[in-house]
Amino acid sequence: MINGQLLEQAKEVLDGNWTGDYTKPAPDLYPHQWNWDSGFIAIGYSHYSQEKAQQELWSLFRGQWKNGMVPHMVFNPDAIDQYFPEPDLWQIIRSPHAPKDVQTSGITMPPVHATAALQIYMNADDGEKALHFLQEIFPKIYASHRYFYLYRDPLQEGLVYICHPWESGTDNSPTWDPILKRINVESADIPAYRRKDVDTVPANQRPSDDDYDRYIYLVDVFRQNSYDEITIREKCPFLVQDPMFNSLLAKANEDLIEIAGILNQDTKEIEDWHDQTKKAMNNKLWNTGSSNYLAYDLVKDEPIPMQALSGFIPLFAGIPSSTQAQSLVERLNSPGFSGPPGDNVFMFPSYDMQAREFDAHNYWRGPVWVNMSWMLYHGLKRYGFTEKADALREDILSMVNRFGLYEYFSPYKNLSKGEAGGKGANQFSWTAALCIDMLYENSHLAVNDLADD
Ligand code: 9WN
Repeated sequence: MINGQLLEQAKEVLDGNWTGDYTKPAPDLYPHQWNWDSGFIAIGYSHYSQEKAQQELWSLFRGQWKNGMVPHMVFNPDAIDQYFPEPDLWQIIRSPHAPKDVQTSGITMPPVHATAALQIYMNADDGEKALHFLQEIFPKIYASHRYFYLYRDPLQEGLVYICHPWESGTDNSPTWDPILKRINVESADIPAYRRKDVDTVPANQRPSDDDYDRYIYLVDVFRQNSYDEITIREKCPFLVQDPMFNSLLAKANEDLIEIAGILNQDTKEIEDWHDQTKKAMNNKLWNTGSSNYLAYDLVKDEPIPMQALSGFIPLFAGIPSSTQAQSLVERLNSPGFSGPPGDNVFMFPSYDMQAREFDAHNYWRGPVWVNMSWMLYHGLKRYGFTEKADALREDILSMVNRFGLYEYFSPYKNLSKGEAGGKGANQFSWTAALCIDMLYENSHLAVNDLADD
């Protein structure tokens, strides 16, 4: 009964986190709406509640800025005192582009909304309604892609940069350590603040205070410069071309082209972006030595040699050649991402287990995240690694079934006595939504599996 029960539990988590307008990523820790969470969540809903799936994206796009940027957070005015940072820190009113009637953050996140919108359309029973939804949302998503190519690609090479670790979605990945270490933050330089995340989650599973000081320092740079993109580019010490962010943009371009085709719209500009990004990923971010894609530090003008799982996400977007894909999979199968020989580790830890920086319990420094595994599942299938993909799916579903619908998980299958496998927040929405997607996607399997594991 495992899969049937899991499906029901996952739907309950989404129901519990649904506010009527959008879905909280988790009940206590994350009361507002987050950008890429919404995309994953909408994909989950698309299988059984088109209405919620569509509403999820509408709620997010209410916060879209006039320059096209979709903010990384849209605040719920009724929950302001429950999360730090509050809108007061962002002060988005300083930007002429910010919306006047919706409170948002002032940065963005990996763009998964074309991918979500296409899934919503594909999974709809009522084709006419879904077509109407696509027609309405298409220009908004298009504008958000244009924002990236206009403002975040200064070298016009098809690679966009992020200017804050929160934009990556992988906030305290060791990839950002070398850059954050270069930022010398005296406490007097940054606004006073109090973290609330560590009230609900143990501090050793969350970013450090030093990280938070730097997160706040960067927000201060943005607001002091009125969110002006050109000034930020000159002054910001954190400008990174991240392989996962650019892969998700490439995947979203691919899906936006398909949406444009459905709507009989011109695809030329999106196709040009798409070609350029794919080529630039392979020319600039591919690293033969480590058999994966590396982030690139635009301030120092050099690759960042850190070994995060983000460097494998290009598989999801069809970016690697088949030879590169083979090398990526070999690296994924190696001890750094699969542990010592034997079936000891869930697929896949978010950071190289053999690296000094690896930490099995801490957030983006080692734990397994269901969204990363879901992207790799699709990436592996895309390149014909079907057996590996199916094994990954089973691995992740059994992990969630064993530990619960947590935010992230210890990669180790054999835990020390008394240790919990689930980490961070419980009842985490994208874990639920993407399990739902994996259960429905193989529905010929899932329906039989529903009754029998
Ligand atoms: C800051 C909501 C978000 C995710 C991110 C994850 C975490 C926020 C935080 O939670 O970030 O944006 O407070 O730590 O890193 O990927 O979107 O689930």
